[in-house]
Amino acid sequence: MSNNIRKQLVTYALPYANGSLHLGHMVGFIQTDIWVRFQRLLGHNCYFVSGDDAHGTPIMLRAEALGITPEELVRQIQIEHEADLKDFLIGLDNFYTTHSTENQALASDMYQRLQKQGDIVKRTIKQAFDPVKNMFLPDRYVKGECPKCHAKDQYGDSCEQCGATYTPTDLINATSVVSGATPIEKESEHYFFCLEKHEEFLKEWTHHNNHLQPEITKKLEEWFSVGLNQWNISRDAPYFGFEIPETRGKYFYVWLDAPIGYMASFKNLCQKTNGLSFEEYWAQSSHTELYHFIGKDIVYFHALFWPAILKSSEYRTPSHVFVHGFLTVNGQKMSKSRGTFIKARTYLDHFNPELLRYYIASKLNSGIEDLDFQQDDFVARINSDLVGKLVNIASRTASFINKLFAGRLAATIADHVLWNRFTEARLVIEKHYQDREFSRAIREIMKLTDLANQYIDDHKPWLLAKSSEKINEVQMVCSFSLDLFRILMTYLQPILPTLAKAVEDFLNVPLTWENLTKPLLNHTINPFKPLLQRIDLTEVIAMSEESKEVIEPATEITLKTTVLEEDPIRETITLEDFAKIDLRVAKVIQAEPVEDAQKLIKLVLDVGGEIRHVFAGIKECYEPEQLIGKSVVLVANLAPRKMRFGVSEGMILAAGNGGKNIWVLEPDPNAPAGARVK
Ligand code: 2FM
Ligand code: ZN
Repeated sequence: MSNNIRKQLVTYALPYANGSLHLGHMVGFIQTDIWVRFQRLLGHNCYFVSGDDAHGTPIMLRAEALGITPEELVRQIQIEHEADLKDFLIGLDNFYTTHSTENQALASDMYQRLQKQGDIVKRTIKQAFDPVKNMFLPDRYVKGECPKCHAKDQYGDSCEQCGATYTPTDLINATSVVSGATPIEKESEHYFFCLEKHEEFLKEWTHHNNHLQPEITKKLEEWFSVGLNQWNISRDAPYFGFEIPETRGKYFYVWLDAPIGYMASFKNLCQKTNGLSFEEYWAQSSHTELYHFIGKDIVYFHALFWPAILKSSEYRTPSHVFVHGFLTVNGQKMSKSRGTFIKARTYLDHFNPELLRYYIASKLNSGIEDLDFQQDDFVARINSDLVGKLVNIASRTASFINKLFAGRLAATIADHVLWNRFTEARLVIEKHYQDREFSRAIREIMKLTDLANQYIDDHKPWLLAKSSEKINEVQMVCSFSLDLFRILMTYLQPILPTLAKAVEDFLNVPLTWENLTKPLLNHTINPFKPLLQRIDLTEVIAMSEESKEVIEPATEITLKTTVLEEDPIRETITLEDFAKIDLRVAKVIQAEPVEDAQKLIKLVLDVGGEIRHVFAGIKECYEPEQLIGKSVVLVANLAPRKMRFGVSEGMILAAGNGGKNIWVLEPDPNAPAGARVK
């Protein structure tokens, strides 16, 4: 326990208020929450705030599409987000919104401070304008042909085919994605923040005191070498945001008031909390610590604009900005069509939030690499680490204490060496948590878990319990194992807070960092109740299937996307890569529905000398009888997959993105069963 109680304020990036939270958001919130819970466990005074990022064109248009006001939309979404975060056990002190009086007052005041410093300049610029909707168009709301490579259907800022960057007016045959009209160019006066005036300060700030991770500092060097530009912080009406003081019809750009939303959320918390002072945390002279956790796509805003704005408006600057990577699912970018774009709520409908918390933690480190949610690996990791090893320590030993000793633990430590090993691990585990090296913390804790299980295997209380003269030994061994379990659960408490609470109730003792060095002796515990169940891959598959169904095209609102935008072509492979896949013509000899599965049909296939059984997820599109006699293409060398209903020995090829959009590929019916497809 540190003698030095630190005052800390931690934030996680404010999610946009125009859609549901998904597992990508949860990675960041979980990382931040684990770190915050760890600080609190050490006894520090750690506040954690976030909120919704409520402003901007997409939110305005989404509300319009839904036929509600933007205020109503952001109100509804805030309720939804808050519930998701609470159910994922994110221990926020406040989840607020940027559309608040506190934020408006702070943003206006800070803007005026910037003005006083001479950091705001006015300039007239030309922008794309939709003459039908009567609105200026953000770059992403104009599409057309790339002026360089002539690829069709490119956004107004850059070409996804050739990488060229340009302005929307450079596009050939440009159209507004809002109305379909041809945009015109129109002039308007805008307000710019002079970022370049702060270059020296930023160069110093980004290179010192570990404000940033080394790889981020390096990235910033690239940006410095290109040069810093003035930043347009205004938008014309119609816009959902705050009107800029002393202007008419000019609004703060969403990214100006978004980070100020961190301050506003904290200010709102101060109003609700006795003795909590906004100035103490935000004044230039503050001695408190300020940490922003963010994803790697928004570094520019947090490592350049934000410190410069804070500095110029005479507030304190962040102690650290901690950047994390993105979540991929099964090695690929999350995709709605593949069912890997999993909403937080969909996950919660299927699994306990702590399983994801543990899984994510087991993969997180202090770097910015992406981390992969791998379905099989998730199941294996939970079943092996948490069920098979961790809670198994208690389930193997608690009943002896409960039944034979009325819940009373022994009076002495059974194995001092092992006990010391467990408590001494505290220092290294503490360091890993502090450094956001959660995967290392978990590896260390799992090593100890293995030692505890080994101890039980070596002493075999179930055998000792058979002879009455060894009864004291049973008490010693089981009490000691439960004490090791207590230590492990204390270490895991930031990751598994609900499980830790259940263990506190069972062991009848608070799991605190101070208690780590005090053995649990001569103490009465409560009856043991099962703590966690094994999970099954079929449940993960069901979650993924459900995610395919809940895709609402409305999340993309008026932005029409092409098939390839929704599901881009993957990275190039070599002929050798392709040759590894053995595709064969197969004839369907039998097809029947799988009773308990909403989507599966069981196929029996003739592959020209071999019979294969394959479960295909096509029940929503085909009647089994329709398939009998058809030719299909089989991925013949795919590793067999064990499913709840049996083993699937390959996969048949189909087009479409799942659900009701599946079209089984049929080769020419003359091709014989077994013929190679290439
Ligand atoms: O990228 C995003 O999702 C933004 N809404 C994050 C804002 S973070 C902060 F600046 F508010
Ligand atoms: Zn191009």
